[in-house]
Amino acid sequence: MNSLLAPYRAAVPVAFESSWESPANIAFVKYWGKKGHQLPANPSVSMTLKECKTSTKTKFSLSNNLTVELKLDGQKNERFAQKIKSYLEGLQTELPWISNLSVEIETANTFPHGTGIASSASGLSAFVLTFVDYLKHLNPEGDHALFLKRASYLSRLASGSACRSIYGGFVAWGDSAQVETSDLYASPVDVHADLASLQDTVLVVSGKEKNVSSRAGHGLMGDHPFALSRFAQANANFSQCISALKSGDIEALGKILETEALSLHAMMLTSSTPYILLKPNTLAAIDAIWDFRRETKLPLYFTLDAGPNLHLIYPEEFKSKIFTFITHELSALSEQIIDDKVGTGPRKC
Ligand code: 2P0
Repeated sequence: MNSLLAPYRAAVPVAFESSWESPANIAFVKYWGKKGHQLPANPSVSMTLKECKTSTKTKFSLSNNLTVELKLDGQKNERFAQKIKSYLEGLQTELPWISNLSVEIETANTFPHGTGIASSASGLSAFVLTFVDYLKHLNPEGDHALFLKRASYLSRLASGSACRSIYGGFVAWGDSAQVETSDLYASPVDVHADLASLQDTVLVVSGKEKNVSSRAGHGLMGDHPFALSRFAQANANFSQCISALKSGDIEALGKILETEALSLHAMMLTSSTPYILLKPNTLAAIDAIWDFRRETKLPLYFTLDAGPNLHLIYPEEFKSKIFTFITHELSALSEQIIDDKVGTGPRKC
């Protein structure tokens, strides 16, 4: 029995309703490859976003067997309902009373669909926060720090990257010798004041749904010929990224951001079933960013999620010049531009 769930094993379920909103996050050092059950093959660190988030209202009521209904933006969504149902079934060994719940979820994203922002991190962490709120209602033991740790632990089981969305600012997940972190849940990382309002302008090169899921991508790391080198590189980048975040060294941070983005996609290109998520306009934008940096010496860097869209990372003090470059020179390469920045984390509504 996991000690984070032990206080709830013998809980007696009652009816309850909870609403939370939770943000997306962008990984600076990427989680790509798993070990065991939803444990990361290497540590990762991310920045929590401010504007890109999911709001979720969950109604828990009593039933003879577990049922889940889910509406996304007012429309019934069977696929997501099934995903949450399987997730809750997975928790039943530790929390057997889950089999007596009827769960009704209403959820909505602030960012438009198909914009390539990872909605599993915001969506699943928002649902899990409503569930952990329910646990707290059943047994109000523990303080807020424990509430968040429990939420991060349970979010990881739903989707790895979701465990980092539980905290604002910069967040690490995965065992490492350098900072106090765990494979089981994420923890916030203190950073230099210069990075406290880092910008993320998302260049939506293509909003089309990708045809290879991240879950499948993680699976392909199992027999990947470069897996061990990749995990060693990620460990080294994690350690350097934490140092750069703490010292406020944007140049060192930028180098890691771009290396990590390209390494992630190199893993996809060289897996046993190769696939390519980058688009011609992704590469054209990368070229333009490198030219801009060479010419202006301004600290504009890119990173990528598991998709073709670029996250453009830069300090707020250079926003006016950099945002002008993005809107003038890069908007022709993109379907949409989303202006975001570091955020403060989830919020109960
Ligand atoms: C990350 N990504 O660190 C990496 C970088 C995408 C690229 O974690 O199978 O949706 O649900 O644990 O978290 C996307 O994978 O995978 C991801 P599951 P998840 O953000």
